[in-house]
Amino acid sequence: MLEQIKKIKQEAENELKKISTSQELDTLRLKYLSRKGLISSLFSDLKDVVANERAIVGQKINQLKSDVESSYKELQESLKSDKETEDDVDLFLPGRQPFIGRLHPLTIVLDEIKQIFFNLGFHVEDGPEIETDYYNFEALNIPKDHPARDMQDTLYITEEILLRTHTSPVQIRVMQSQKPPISIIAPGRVYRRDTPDASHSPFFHQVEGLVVDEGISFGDLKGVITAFAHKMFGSDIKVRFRPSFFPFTEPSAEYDFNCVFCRGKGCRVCKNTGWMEISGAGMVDPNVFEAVGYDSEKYTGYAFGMGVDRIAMLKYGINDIRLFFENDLRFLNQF
Ligand code: 2U9
Repeated sequence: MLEQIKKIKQEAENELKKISTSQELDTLRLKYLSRKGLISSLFSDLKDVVANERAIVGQKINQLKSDVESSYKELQESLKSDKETEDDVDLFLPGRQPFIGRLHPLTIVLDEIKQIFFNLGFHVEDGPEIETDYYNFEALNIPKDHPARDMQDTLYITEEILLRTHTSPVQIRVMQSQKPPISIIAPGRVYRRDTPDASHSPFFHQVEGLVVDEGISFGDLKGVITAFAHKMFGSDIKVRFRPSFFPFTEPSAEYDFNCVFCRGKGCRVCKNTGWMEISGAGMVDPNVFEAVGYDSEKYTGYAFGMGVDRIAMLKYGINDIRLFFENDLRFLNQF
């Protein structure tokens, strides 16, 4: 009998070491600890043991029972926490959507502007945001004492170095490096000494365009700006040009689109005019061609400006430019 007890003890210990699930533990309980289990049968066989050994054998069986029960309880506790976790896990819940980033609204609009002009035969050029006074002003027919400089309150780093106030310097650099025909857009960030408010920011984003070739006319300019308006805001949108002045273009114009909200009927947003001011444009001034060594008798060209932030505000009905730069996810997550 003592040998049998020792054998059952050894088997139980080996099996307990391999238990990894509550189901396996329950099977072990039934095998050793239940009423019909092995340990219970040992107690039943105790009557067959000689009287003077019955006490020691009974003690051994009780010890075996208490050892197996305490190992069972320890395992039950550890598996129980797993089981609770197991029970807590609802395998039929939908998966958690991984948080993925999204494009900034200005990026979305700039990509659309680039695509529209790419389809009109333009390609994109880039240039430095920190520019020289020469490329930002002088080469654009804005000499040192020209009042136009006051129009664009500039952030100077030194007497000659500044943060560019427009992307026009890119066009100058392109014309210095290649001969006509040219058909480019220059998107990028520009800087102004402006106090931030709902419609001003010390930095914003522009797309300027430049076309230079023989025989380019103001009609070509009107055609391209109108095509852009239709692609960006819809083919019912009308475009108008009003005489204006820029030192780098002659003649100059400012261009307006129909109000994108009332489509030209007049509303509170457009102050019942039916029109939205967009930006400026014009035929490149011959002095600018001379500055880059182009023959202004042979070549003509047009240029235009466009504020990306303004286009985005019109497109999405945003009334505060600062929303683009405050990184508020409640705003950015809507795009
Ligand atoms: C070259 C020659 C001419 C670019 C032009 C404008 C008119 C214009 C505005 C855009 C948004 C100023 O910051 S803004 O308000 N720009 O209205 N820009 S014509 O003319 C050029 C550019 C480069 C070589």
